[in-house]
Amino acid sequence: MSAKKLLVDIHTHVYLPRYASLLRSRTSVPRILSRTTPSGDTEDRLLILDHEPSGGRPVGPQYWDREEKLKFMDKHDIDISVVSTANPWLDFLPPSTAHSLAQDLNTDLESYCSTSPLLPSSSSLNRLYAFGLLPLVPSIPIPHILSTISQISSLPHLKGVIIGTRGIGKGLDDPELELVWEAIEKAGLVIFLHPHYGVGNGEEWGERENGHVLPLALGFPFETTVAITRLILSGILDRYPSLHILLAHSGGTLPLLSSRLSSCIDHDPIVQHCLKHDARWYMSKLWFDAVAYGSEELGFVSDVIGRAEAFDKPGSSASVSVSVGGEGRKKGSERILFGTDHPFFPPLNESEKWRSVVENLEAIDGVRGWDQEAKDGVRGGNALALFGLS
Ligand code: 5CU
Repeated sequence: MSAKKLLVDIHTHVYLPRYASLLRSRTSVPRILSRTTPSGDTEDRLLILDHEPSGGRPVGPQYWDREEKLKFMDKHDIDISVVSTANPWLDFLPPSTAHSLAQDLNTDLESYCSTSPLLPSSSSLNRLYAFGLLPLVPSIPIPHILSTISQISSLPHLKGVIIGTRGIGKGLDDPELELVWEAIEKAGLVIFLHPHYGVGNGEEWGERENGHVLPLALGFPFETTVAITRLILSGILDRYPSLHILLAHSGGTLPLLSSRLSSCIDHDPIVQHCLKHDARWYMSKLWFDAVAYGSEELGFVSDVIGRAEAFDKPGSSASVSVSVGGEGRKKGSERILFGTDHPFFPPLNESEKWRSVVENLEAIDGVRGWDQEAKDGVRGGNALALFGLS
């Protein structure tokens, strides 16, 4: 089997048993709550978001049991998954607990992956790899983060780190994090930037009951957009050009707003000369998951990435266009990677393939201007390259 044809899921979550036990032991969000159903059974409910509908939502072995992950992968013909702990990671813990739990969970993740089946077509690739966890919480001593980066880079199945948007409390442009970026770059770990909090204080969603839709569909991607924009504006990608940052949910709204961002920078006397490149150029330095559910959206993201290198100077006014089906779109596809968001968004009928997965696969298949090579790349080849899995 050609490596390019593998289907690799890079956005797929777990709460390993150690983490699930912690959630069970808690009396405030985030937590797992056991309750008795009207028929007398006991069921677990997950409460992780601030505005979670009361009672939370069902949570079960698909979050912590490796067999369930593998069954899900088999059902959807996924060859390899790069799993990550789901939000809110260690954000809510005091520094010493966050530090020791990060280390323990990283060891757990390594064993979860290293003892997973080998790919039938390979004598060396397992079916599971992972992003490790960093103890990114307020007041943590930076050396504790650095030692965890060293730990992760010593664990062969951990290929990166998943991080939220708050850093150690002040966001990702916090100068305190400078050594952290340096160490991650040096270790060659991929950073998976993922939201949890949404934006604002929730009032913007109004009083009408819309379930989870507004915070998840809009709040999550807006949060990622703000976080990566702050990181770009702080010059981190200029100082650490080999950082590999993968953005959840196709980069939120950043691709759509990158030209507006560029124009705002050009017209702002404080920021105008801060960056080495036009804001649009940085799109060519990032990676984007393909959890967008639509072909047109994926095509657009690849257009934005594909034209980015033409904007190589700050204030560049070059008018660069990428025609649908043009080489730029195909080039942009090289930074887009398939993901499922499993075990979130389960179908109502358990025996079916998951609609959320099928939609994302169909979206990849339907992008105009991506030839088979580009689609195979997004389905798996780009992930194998990014994570060095060959
Ligand atoms: O449905 C949700 O709340 C989530 C979540 O919390 N994290 C995620 O990655 N996807 C969906």
